[in-house]
Amino acid sequence: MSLAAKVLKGDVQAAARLISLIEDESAEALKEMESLYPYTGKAHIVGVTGAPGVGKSTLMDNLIGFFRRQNMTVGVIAIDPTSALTGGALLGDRIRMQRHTADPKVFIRSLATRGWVGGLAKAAIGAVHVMDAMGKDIILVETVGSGQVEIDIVKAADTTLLVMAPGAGDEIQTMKAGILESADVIAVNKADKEGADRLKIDLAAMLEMKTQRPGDWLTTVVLTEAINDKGTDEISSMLLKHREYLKASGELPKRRRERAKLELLETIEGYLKDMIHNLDGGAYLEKLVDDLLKGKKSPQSAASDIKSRLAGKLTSSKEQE
Ligand SMILES: Nc1nc2c(ncn2[C@@H]2O[C@H](COP(=O)(O)OP(=O)(O)O)[C@@H](O)[C@H]2O)c(=O)[nH]1
Ligand SMILES: [Mg+2]
Repeated sequence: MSLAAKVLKGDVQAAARLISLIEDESAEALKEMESLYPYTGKAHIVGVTGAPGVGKSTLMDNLIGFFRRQNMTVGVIAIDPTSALTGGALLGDRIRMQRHTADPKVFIRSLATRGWVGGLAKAAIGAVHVMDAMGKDIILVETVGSGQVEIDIVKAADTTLLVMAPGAGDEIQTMKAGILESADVIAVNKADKEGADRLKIDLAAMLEMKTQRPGDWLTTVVLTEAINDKGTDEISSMLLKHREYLKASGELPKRRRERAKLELLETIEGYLKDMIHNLDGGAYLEKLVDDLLKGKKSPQSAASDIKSRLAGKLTSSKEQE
């Protein structure tokens, strides 16, 4: 039986193996994914984002508990683009979600950087497709609040849950990244700590300034105390409510269309980059970089040179690489 066929039957080991192949960008993974795609698109994908240490993993452990009580099957992907530098973060995630590791209806997978950070979001989205095809009802994707990977995951999610905690200047970071704009639900975690109420009020005030059209989803702020499993029902119900909103408003197909387009464009971008790297066995790119360093060319004119080379390549049937 193929790996894909096993995944469709819900085989956890096959799914884990396939995700590893995706991480390695193996050709076999592409082939297997081809037969999985028709079975995707059913799961509800929730991106869980926020600065390190705000309590995302602890909160997710509670969310898993809630959804399991609703008899939903759950997939969890924890990604950490910084783990190569800091180490240990993923281990912490695993420990905090340990309650559910023995539950066969919960599939938890961590992804760490293997060099190129850009590959991480791609691998995570691949892992989402695998869990979706496996038949998971809800997929939670945890990412730390840092730059591009986070933004890519937010784009890939149906619902974005932003987790914040009092202190540490989270507010400023969030505004910078524009993540607040894309948050559908906000958890102000560590409600046991000083400043949580204040943060909730400040966030509500900021959200009020957002331009709303009639019928738009109103981002809600919920206080949680993840270490004591407090606020879990409110936050989980809000996530399910958002899912209902997406369906009822027709927003879901729109988001999914955007997502499909983005994935397609990023895949093409990958192909083009590969082609550029392979021009004259890599020498062409290096030559242009030399020209840039020597001030002989601007990035624009170097890029224009590459464009002409590629255009020639794409139209010429004789030339092969
Ligand atoms: N005081 C307090 N600490 C919490 C709460 N939730 C999580 N923590 C602690 O915050 C730390 C970071 O939690 P973690 O879930 O790993 O955060 P993540 O990095 O966002 O995934 C851990 O020591 C948790 O026990 C909370 O509601 N109150
Ligand atoms: Mg974590």
